[in-house]
Amino acid sequence: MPAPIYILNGPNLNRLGRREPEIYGHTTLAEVEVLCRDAAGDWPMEFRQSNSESELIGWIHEATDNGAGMIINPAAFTFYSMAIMDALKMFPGPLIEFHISNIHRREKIYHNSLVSGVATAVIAGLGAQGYRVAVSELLRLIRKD
Ligand code: CA2
Repeated sequence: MPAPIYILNGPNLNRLGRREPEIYGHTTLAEVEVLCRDAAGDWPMEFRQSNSESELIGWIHEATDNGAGMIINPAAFTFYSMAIMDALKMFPGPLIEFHISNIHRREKIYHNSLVSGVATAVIAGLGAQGYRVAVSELLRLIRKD
């Protein structure tokens, strides 16, 4: 059994599909999990969401010890959490920073990600369906296809 991939989602993403659909669409986080599992096939996956910085950091440490790769949508923590950035620096495998919206097309406060400098790749602006792209590209990086 290969090591799992971790898909971690930050604050407020549990409300996905219920607020600001013009920016984030109508897909719920439960539906995002289904499409991620569909894209991963048999590859084991830990799909999680938390509103707590501390819990996310604990999961990043867990992934650092056990994970083959990671996709993280750090939501608002993207822009100010040095603690999450420091934890991600220790992750040894491929790491994809993911955003549903194109953060660079939005207001200035969304432009300076602390995570991009420690990520392998960044995906932003493909909507919730972009998680599917992130999973298949993460697996390609892990398999070194
Ligand atoms: O586009 C993304 O995925 C974001 O990471 C979402 C964050 C925002 O702070 C980032 O800049 C871009 C906000 C997530 C807020 O969660 C919502 C959930 C449901 C509806 C609206 C927002």
